[in-house]
Amino acid sequence: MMMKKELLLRIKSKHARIGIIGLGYVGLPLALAFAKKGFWVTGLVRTKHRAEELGKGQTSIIDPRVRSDLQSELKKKNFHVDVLTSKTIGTLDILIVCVPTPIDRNHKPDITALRQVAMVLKSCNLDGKLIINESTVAPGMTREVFGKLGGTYCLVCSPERIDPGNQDKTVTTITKVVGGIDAESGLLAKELYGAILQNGIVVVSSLETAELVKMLENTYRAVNIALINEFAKLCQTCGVDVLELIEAAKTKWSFSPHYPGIGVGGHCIPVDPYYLLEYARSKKISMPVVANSLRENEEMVEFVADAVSSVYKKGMSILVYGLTYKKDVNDIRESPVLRFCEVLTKHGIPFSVYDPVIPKGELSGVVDIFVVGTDHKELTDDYPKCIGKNTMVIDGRNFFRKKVGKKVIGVGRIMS
Ligand code: SAJ
Repeated sequence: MMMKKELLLRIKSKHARIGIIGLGYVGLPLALAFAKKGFWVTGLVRTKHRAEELGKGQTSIIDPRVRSDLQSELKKKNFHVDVLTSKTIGTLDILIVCVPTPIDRNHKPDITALRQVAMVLKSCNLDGKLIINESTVAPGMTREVFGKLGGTYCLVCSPERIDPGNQDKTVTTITKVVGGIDAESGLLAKELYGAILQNGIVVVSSLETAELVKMLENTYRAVNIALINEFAKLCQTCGVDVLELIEAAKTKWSFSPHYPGIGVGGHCIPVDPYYLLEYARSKKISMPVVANSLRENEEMVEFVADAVSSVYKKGMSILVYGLTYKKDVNDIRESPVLRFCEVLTKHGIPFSVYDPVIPKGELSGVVDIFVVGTDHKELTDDYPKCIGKNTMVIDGRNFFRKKVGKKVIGVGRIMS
């Protein structure tokens, strides 16, 4: 009890020394937010090379505020980057784990990175520290991986809620959920996050509850996207414009809009529900709505590829515009557009690609078929360079609001 009381005082006085393990799109903004509030923050990464790169202000994150914060915080004495070793974490009071938790090619959870962190933590004296897992996991994984590392320490799960590219919902403006291995752990985390969050913290009763909250919020999104994707297929056959349908349905207070498209990408929405399914399977519970929704979303690439096949004639020029998983981000992880390109190749349909954000490829003038894979903001200025009066447009993100070219075939809408 004494140690927790002492740590609480150090948090309140901002003397607690914080280590953020993993400085990607989750860890780096979090580290900078604590540093800006005056905490002593050490960013911890796997390799010396990565530490040196970040120490020079180099990051693949394109958010301009993160990039400028990194530059300014590095200049101060209270933020620096180091390699994750038992030595570099020895003097730290709080360790926040923000490493990737992907799925493998068989859609099985891959928590290798988490286990590697646990191995390092196990080699130090954890007495009196607070360990927080922000990485997305299925219920029970935080306890299993970080619950028995030796020593007397506090343990919390607080799933990350970063929305890459979202200028409004940043690490300091979101509400965070925290769940502790015991009540004191949860209260310590509430005090800690309270130092940087403007919109409050929800303390839930256990690690597992916090883990399942993240599973629910992202699975909810995946299932609702799958539902509107199914409606889009129906609209395409009955001549209803799916966007008109959604706009009208939005007038109902209990309808939360989601939008159809070429597919669901990123490291969250198409990934987290597979952690849930694996957990449910271990409890001998089937979740057919979740499983079918994931399949429905994955099959949208075939739906859009069929639209290309329906207008393609040998020798036609095709441009696929945008490769990333969503607009205005430079992330291609789980991008449906990459799978869409594989399907075109499998169908023997040649094409070129262009993405202004990655960047990749070039605009080569007017084409016969123009495919919207990702509706980056640059598309507004770019499309007139590629779409002529005879161009067939396959609009994988329902970007166009009026007909362009010869015909627009969207996802649940056709403008001819
Ligand atoms: N998508 C659709 N239709 C939609 C919404 C999204 O097809 O109506 C597609 C996007 O194009 C993308 C994928 O789904 O390929 C994921 O889109 P997203 O907006 O959910 O973006 P993410 O993956 O960056 O989701 C993040 C997530 N944040 C965390 O997991 C911490 C997610 O929980 C948030 O709900 C989401 O941001 C958000 O709300 O914007």
